[in-house]
Amino acid sequence: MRFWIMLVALFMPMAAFAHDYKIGDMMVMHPVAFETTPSAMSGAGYFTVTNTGDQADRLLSVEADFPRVMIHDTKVTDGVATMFHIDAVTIAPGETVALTPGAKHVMFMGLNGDPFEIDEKIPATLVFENAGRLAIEFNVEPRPDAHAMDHSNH
Ligand SMILES: [Cu+2]
Repeated sequence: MRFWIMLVALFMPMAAFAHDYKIGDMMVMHPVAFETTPSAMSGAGYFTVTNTGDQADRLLSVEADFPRVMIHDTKVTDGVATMFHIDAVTIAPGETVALTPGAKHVMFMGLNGDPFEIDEKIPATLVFENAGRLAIEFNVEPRPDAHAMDHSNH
């Protein structure tokens, strides 16, 4: 009995924070950003996008109230991860693309003394080539692993 109560307690926060969005054939699941250090100049955002249609679409940009918002990808060379700007994310028909730590992500740049804090909501607009503009909110959550890639001097 106690075991199940603990399980429910563990999973409830996830369920409470899960949030999905849809426009046209694009389904966007659980946009999340991780808390940053107080002096961080940038923060990263992640979500999963599924193309439920039969035509490819592209995420062209992400708009939010920061000096610069970019779409980044990550590559690892000789064990060193570096991030680079990409112009768009293509989502093939039926495909699910996950923006996750260590892979593609949204980079919010120029936080400038206003860090991401847990439970804060970051409003943003995803701009898809075909589906159009989708207003979403990134939930700021605790960093799952303090040793995960640090964006603070990025
Ligand atoms: Cu980045």
